Amino acid sequence: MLIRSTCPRDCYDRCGLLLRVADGVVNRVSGDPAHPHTRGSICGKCATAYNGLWLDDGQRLQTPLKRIEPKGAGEFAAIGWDEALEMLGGRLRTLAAEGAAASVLHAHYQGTYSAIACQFPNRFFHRYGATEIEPSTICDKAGHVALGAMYGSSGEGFDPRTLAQAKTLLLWGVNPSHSGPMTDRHWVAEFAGTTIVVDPLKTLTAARADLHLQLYPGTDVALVYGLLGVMQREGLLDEAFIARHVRGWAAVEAQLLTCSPAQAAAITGVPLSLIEEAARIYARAASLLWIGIGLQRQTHGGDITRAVGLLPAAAGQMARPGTGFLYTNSYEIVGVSESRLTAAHLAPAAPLRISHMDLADALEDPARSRVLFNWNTNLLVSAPNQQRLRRSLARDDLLTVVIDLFMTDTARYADVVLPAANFMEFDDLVFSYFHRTVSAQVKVREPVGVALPNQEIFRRLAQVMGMTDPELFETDEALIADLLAQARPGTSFAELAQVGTMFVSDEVRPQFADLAFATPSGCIEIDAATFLQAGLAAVPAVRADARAPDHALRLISPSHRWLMNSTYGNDADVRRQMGPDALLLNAADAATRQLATGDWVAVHSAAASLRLQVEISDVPPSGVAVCYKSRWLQFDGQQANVNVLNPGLRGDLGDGTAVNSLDITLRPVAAPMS
Ligand SMILES: Nc1nc2c(c(=O)[nH]1)N[C@H]1C(S)=C(S)[C@@H](COP(=O)(O)OP(=O)(O)OC[C@H]3O[C@@H](n4cnc5c(=O)[nH]c(N)nc54)[C@H](O)[C@@H]3O)O[C@H]1N2
Ligand SMILES: Nc1nc2c(c(=O)[nH]1)N[C@H]1C(S)=C(S)[C@@H](COP(=O)(O)OP(=O)(O)OC[C@H]3O[C@@H](n4cnc5c(=O)[nH]c(N)nc54)[C@H](O)[C@@H]3O)O[C@H]1N2
Ligand SMILES: [Mo]
Repeated sequence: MLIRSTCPRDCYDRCGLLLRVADGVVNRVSGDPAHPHTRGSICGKCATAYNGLWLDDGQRLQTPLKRIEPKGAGEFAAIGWDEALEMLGGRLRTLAAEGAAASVLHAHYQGTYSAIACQFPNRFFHRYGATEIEPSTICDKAGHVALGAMYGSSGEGFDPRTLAQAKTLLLWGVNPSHSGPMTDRHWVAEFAGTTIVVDPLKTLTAARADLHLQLYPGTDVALVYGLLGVMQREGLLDEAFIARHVRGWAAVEAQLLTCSPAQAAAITGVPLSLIEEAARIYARAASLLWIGIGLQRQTHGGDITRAVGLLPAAAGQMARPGTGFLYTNSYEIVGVSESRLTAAHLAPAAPLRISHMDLADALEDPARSRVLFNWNTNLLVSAPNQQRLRRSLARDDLLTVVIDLFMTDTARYADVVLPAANFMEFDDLVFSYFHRTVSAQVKVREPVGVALPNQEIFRRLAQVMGMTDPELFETDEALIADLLAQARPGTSFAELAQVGTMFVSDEVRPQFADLAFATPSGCIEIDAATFLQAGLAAVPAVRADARAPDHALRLISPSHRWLMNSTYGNDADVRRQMGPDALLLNAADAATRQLATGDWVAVHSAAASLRLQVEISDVPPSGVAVCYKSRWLQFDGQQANVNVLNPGLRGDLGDGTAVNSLDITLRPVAAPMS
């Protein structure tokens, strides 16, 4: 029997799946030809892992586990749900009675993006009054703050269906060839117009584009001023739009006097002729701008996003078919209230949140951290300050709870491990942060062992704790019905499951169609109060000094083609495809250091060092190195990955990560003994 479902990974694609099931056992996962975007294909990593690791129940966590000494050794004994939940409930009750609920930290993200499993547990933590490690600080926070302040919303992007009306697609700091491979294949590569990519790396998407503006990382503000300078000189600015809808433009014009297109070329390393060509192409005909997430993981990532956000306003690429920008499309854009889904009203008046950049500090202070929940995330692999986190996770007085499908590097440090059900084992809805769709995730088998969906784990914990708020016990059926009523009134889950994916509306409205911006002035605010309060200037600032010191390289650690963050890193076939943990170097940088492919180097940062194998590659330009993110720690022989190098570099807005601003130096070392 073939059953339609949807891939809930944290990715732009949201592929339609067909699950082949016999006698309650899934034996094949493939793409659904009926899906409107992905049309029967799925990416290599999902095709491999969903048909390997994910069909092998023996690899899954099947029962709750309790640690046997010592922490980190990965030795556990099976316990029942009652024992596990009583123990946790007891500790949580005691802390609440002591007034120390805030010392319960919870880290979570989008290990599964299906709406209920991803969001419902927040209801419990809101009600309890725990401290949230703010998920987006590790990912996309600065960009949200920047675009939110400027446009009044960072979560209302263009509708991708409007590509049909666009003549130009400008991809700025986004690499869908890795981060959304089916979107890359079916949306970007099939586009008949002109594609321009702005990326320091020669990604597959960049290599295929009509123009690739290969700037030095972090110099994007200068590039934007260069483009605007060309537009100004050639009469391509939309003066009427600017006068009517943009606040703070005069200061931009002043900047253009200090950063000419020629100066922009010198700062960014992009030839002047390419800057001129890109400006003309972007400004002259309907153009879409896709703003990436990797882009803003820079020390000045907020200012960079703010600068890139100037382009559609300056060129009047707005409110018409085939124009606008996209950062992410939020729940709200498809009519769904995220705060209702997370029952935000249950939280204390001033909910407690800290940045991932401050997590190591919090975990080193026992008064601030008595309990740590890690669910839908894999902290030790993905977060900065890896060494400090590892030391803190070994603390005897910290109770660590990990909820996952697999025994991850983080789970090995847990006191209590709880087994989660995967997407084949319960019904849910999956929205997209790119397309304006809603999709069905359909249960096709019973959970492995006694695993439970995230939401059910927290219903049971709420019950053990004696909580009574009805929001904490809402059933999956009621939640699905409520979400569907918000997104697609009149559609039942059964109807949705029949087709897999539906657009929430047939109408394709241009982004900001009514030109009403939800800012204090109603205009696009270049000089929004948020920026000034954060210490930024009235306009994005050009950093002429953005290069790494002479002997150093700038390290970028972007999405790995074979991993989904760290997910799939424990699949044997995926590991074979990935090969060794590599440092990609441009041939010129390798030559000056007398390094060849296959050599080993110790990579040093301000925080630590890591051994990597050199791979000479034309992906990075000279001065830049690449180490793809999120490999599991336990397979590469040094219990560390690229995040050991990151001392928690912080960007300029929202306490977000600046992991792509790391400077590194290299020292040749002998090959490790195998
Ligand atoms: N160096 C570097 N580091 C980075 C980045 C970078 O660019 N460079 N990028 C950052 C970004 S953008 C992000 S978003 C983070 C992501 O980092 P994480 O949030 O850690 O994402 P994953 O590594 O995929 O971990 C998700 C975990 O959820 C588990 N999981 C899957 N489904 C379920 C479920 O239904 N229930 C439960 N309980 N668990 C489930 C998976 O098995 C996996 O262990 O990494 C960040 N780390
Ligand atoms: N295969 C796979 N897919 C994924 C993920 C994964 O781990 N693996 N992660 C998922 C997640 S959590 C996220 S948030 C998205 C992220 O999606 P993307 O934003 O596409 O992801 P990244 O690969 O982090 O970065 C994209 C590009 O930003 C560029 N970049 C870095 N610094 C700069 C800069 O200063 N200027 C400019 N112009 N460009 C810069 C990098 O060179 C990189 O090519 O992908 C999702 N999809
Ligand atoms: Mo992310």
